[in-house]
Amino acid sequence: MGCCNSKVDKPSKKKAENLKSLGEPLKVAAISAEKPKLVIQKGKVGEKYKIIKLLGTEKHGSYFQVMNVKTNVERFLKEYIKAKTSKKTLEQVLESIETLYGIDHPNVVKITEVIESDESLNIIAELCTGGELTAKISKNKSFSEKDAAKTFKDIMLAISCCHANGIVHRNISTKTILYQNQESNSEIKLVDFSLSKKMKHKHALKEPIGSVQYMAPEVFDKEYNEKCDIWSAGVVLYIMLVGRPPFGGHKVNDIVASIKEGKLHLDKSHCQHLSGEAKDLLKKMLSVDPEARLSAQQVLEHQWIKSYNNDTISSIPLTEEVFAHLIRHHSESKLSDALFSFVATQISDSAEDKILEEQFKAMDKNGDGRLTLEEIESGLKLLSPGTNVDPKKLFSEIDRDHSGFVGYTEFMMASRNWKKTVQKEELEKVFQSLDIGSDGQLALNDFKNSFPGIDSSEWADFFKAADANQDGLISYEELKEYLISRA
Ligand SMILES: [Ca+2]
Ligand SMILES: [Ca+2]
Ligand SMILES: [Ca+2]
Repeated sequence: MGCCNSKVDKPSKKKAENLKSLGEPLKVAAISAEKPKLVIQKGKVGEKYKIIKLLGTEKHGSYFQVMNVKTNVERFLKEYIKAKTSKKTLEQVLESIETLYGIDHPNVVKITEVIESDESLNIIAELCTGGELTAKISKNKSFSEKDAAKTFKDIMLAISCCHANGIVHRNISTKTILYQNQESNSEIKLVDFSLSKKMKHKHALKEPIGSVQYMAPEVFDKEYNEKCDIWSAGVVLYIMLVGRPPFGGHKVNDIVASIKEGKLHLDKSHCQHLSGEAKDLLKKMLSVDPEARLSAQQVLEHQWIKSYNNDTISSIPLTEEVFAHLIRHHSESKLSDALFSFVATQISDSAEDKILEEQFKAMDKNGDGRLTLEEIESGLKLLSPGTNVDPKKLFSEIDRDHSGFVGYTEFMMASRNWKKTVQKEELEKVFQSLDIGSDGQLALNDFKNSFPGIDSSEWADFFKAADANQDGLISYEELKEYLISRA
């Protein structure tokens, strides 16, 4: 597969009209700073991704570590073979993907593409290589309270963001929390939304599902709400701190009885090392009465979490620089947003991302995964006290989809150091992945294929600005110049 041919400088015979003859190319997901919509691309996944490693096999199909053949970006791929999957299951899978699309948080795994062929449905997501929380616990036996509190806060931030969006995960366990990479300070990601559900009203959920050991008592009674996730997270916290589950038993029935009874035995010897604050939080998360159980935001405000996570905005490095970008950035059009979003999916700087992510979390005072005008305003006051930037104007520019909140992606898009990003060598890969037929020039249809839904007047403006030699095609140098001038 021709992934790395460097035809970038060769003259091109391509004309915008002749593209149709190249057949139906795979579409790149149209990612923009606006609220993402689920775009199912039609095509063969093997034309776009090659398999690096088989990670596992289930009854519906396998899951793999894969690599984009044009950009070399590695991803996670889960396949559902249609011959092995019922129509109902496929519908549920699509529903859960739709649900996950609505969540935009650094600790929630991101689906990047969905590709469907006659034979299979393929979900492509960001790749986590650090393994499950389960593996980390069995390796270390248990966590110190200090280490647990950092990881657990991120778990709760992910859950809090789901709940703020009306989404119940329903399968929180040490198996659905993954480390992004092998580094000791790796981020965690909440994954596997296959059982997740959008809540329409209180006590709306009826199906008794999940992993038994983590299931809340009311789930067995088939009437419950988002508080079931708090219970499961309480079980996760208990396992992290104690090294074994709180409610055990030899048979499933024994475990269920033990959960319904809800006795924690925090005075027993295996819990002796726990601080009073840790015990208090466990009790309040594992309260049999869901009404008395803490909410995700209340957990985040609990003294145990706070005492080990005392980061304030000012304790995070480089924040002023981030704010400077935030203030300077002004995207002029939907097309420009889409182009820069696409660049962001292909060129990432993990060190920069981490700083921006910490900045976002520090500004997100109530931990619901989105920034209000007040949260942006107080961050601005703290870091740029003398600034004459109007926070309302700044806010409305960053809030691209006019939702009244600045989401994580919106924040990242606005605060990234674009000048640095677009001058990186990887920009060539961005160009190649847009270049259908790999002839070294981008015609209007190359762009339209990757960025659907842009008005023709915007395309005309773009070509006027970017096509320096006016030959109707955009070369690599022209694209680069255009992006630099607008970064
Ligand atoms: Ca917030
Ligand atoms: Ca928004
Ligand atoms: Ca040109």
